[in-house]
Amino acid sequence: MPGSCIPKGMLDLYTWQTPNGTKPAILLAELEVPYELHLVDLTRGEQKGLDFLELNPNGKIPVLVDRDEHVGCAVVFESGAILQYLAEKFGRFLPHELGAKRAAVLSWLYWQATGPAPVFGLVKRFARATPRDDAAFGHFVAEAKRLVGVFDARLEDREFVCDEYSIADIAAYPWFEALAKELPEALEGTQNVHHWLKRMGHRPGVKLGMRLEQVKRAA
Ligand SMILES: N[C@@H](CCC(=O)N[C@@H](CS)C(=O)NCC(=O)O)C(=O)O
Repeated sequence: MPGSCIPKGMLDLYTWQTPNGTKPAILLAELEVPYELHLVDLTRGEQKGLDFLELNPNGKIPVLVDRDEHVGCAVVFESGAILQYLAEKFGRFLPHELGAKRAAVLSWLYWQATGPAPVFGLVKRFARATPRDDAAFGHFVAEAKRLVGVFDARLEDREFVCDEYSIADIAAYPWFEALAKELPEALEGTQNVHHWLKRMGHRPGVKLGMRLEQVKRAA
């Protein structure tokens, strides 16, 4: 690709196996929408190549290109923007009407993108850094625990983040799942988060998306 932009009635997802990278794959699996998967190998720095920078000048995955004849070629970067774009395009997992329900989903979507995503990412980075910077690590662990507490309180008496399963759940899942593996003690005593993680992890679409796989269709 990436320069050429020929509408072909198809979605292209440029991504890699990371928490931000799996979010759109989960949503596409939940929607049962086919797409072309393009792996951008972060270990080889492909996200900083000139071709890729044409799609996302910020040099990060994921990126979605919608080559639908009706929209021309829409290039969407930032995982939150991709989730919102797909939810709006297919009319699912985001309340359509302006009002309290839509506002809640978008609030929790952007909370995830600006809180848990960067903070949990930095917990992982500082946990693995050598030499270890204890002050920085301690700071991000404390902030991660605070965010987990906020999420746990939100999930009290709720099956999902908002009234119904939505892109707010999809955005949060890969990061909370990653934190649960990297630093399980950060989730200690947060039963609501544990139950939500289990519920999410059982969903077929979530399972497929986490492996960057698509729904298989009968031939
Ligand atoms: N805010 C962006 C963050 C994207 C991001 O950090 N992507 C990471 C993978 S999870 C990446 O591409 N890292 C490679 C790099 O920074 O060079 C989003 O939500 O899409």
